[in-house]
Amino acid sequence: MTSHARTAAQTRRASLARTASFARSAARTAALAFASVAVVAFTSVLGACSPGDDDSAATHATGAHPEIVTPAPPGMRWVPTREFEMGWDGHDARPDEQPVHRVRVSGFWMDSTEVTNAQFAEFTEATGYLTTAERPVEWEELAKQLPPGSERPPESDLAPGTMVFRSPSQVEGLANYGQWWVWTTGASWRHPFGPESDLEGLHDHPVVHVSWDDANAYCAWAGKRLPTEAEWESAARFGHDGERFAWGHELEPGGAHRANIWQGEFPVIDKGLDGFTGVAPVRSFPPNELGFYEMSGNVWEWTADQFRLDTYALRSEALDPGGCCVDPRGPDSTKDPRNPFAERSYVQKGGSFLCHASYCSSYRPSAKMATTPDSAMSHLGFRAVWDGPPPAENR
Ligand SMILES: [Ca+2]
Repeated sequence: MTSHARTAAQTRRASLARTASFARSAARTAALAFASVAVVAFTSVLGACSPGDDDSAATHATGAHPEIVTPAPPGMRWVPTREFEMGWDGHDARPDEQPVHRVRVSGFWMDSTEVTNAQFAEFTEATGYLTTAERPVEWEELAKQLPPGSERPPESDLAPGTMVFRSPSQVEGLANYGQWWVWTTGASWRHPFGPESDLEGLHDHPVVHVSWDDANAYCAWAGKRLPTEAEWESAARFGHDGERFAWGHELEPGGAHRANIWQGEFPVIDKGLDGFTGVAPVRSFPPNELGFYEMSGNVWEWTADQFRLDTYALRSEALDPGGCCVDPRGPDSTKDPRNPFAERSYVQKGGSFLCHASYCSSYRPSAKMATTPDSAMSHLGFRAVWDGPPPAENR
C-alpha cells in the first residue's frame, strides 16, 4: 500500500467514523433539545427587526403603508414564486444534474449570506450546543455504518475532529482526495485549521466544519430550516435562468471575478486571483438581483434534500410531457455511490473556494455534492430558509 493509499484509507475510516456519530447526535440535537429554545429565539429574532438594519429584508416597508415593516428576520431576502428549468445539460453537466426539467417553486425567505461564525456563536452560546466535530465517536454507532466485520479503528480516530483541507506540495493525480483532506483531531468550527487555530478575525466568515445535523440544530433554534435543492437553485439562478453561471454564461465577465473559487493548479497552487485563498468573508462579491451573496463558491451549503444519482431522471419520468414539477423535494431515500454504506446522504450546493475547472466546476448553480449528515469539512457551511409570510407586495 502506498503512502497515498494509506492516507486515503485512514481518511475514509475517519470519515466513516463521523458518519456513525449521526444517530447519537441526531438524538441529542434538533428534534429534542432545541424545539423549545427555538420558540424563544424566534421571538427574539422578530423583535430585532428594525428600520435601522439596512441589510435586512425586514426593513422593506410597503409602498402603500410605509409604516408596515415586513416581519422577516434580519438579513433575509424574499425569492418570489416562479418557474424555471432546473438542472443543466451543458458539456460539463454531470449525471446528477440531468435531465433538465421544469419546476415551479413557491416563494420563500432565505438568508442573504451564508451563516457566519458570529451567528453560529450566538446559537452555541444560547444553547451550549456541541457540534458533531466537537464530540467523540461511539464505536457501536460507527460499526453500523461499516461493512460487517470491520475492525475497530484506533482511539485516535474516534477522538473529536474533522476534515481539514491542507494544500499539498505535490499530488499523484486527483483521484485520491486523501492527499489534501486531512482528518484533524481537535479541529472544529471554533478551530477551523486545527486545535491551535481560532476565530480571531473570522467572525464575518461563513461557519464551516458544521454537519447537516449541526445546521439543522441551528435552524431549529432560529425558527428556520434548510432550503430544498429546488429552493436553493431558484434563488441562485434568479435573473439568469438557462445560463451556465449564476451571473451569466462567462466565468469571468469582463475579467471580473464573481465568486471565490480556485485559480491556479488544484490542489497545489491557489493564486488567489479573485482576492482570496481559502474562505472569504460573506459579502465579498456582488449579490445577485435578489440580494443573495456568494451563492457560488466560498463554501458548499447544505440542503434539506437527500441524494440520489437518478433523482432528476425519476422526477422527469413522473411528469407529463411538458409538465412542471411543483415544489419538488429530494427523494425519500438515499442512493449515493460515494457513500454506499450510508443510510442517508444530503445534497450540498454552490461549490467552494476549492472548486476549479480541472477538478470540479461546481460553482455552477445546478452542480451539487452530497455527503452523510455527520460530515464536517473546511469548505462546508449553510444558509437557512424562513417560512414566514411574503412581503406585502407579493401578497
Ligand atoms: Ca479564491
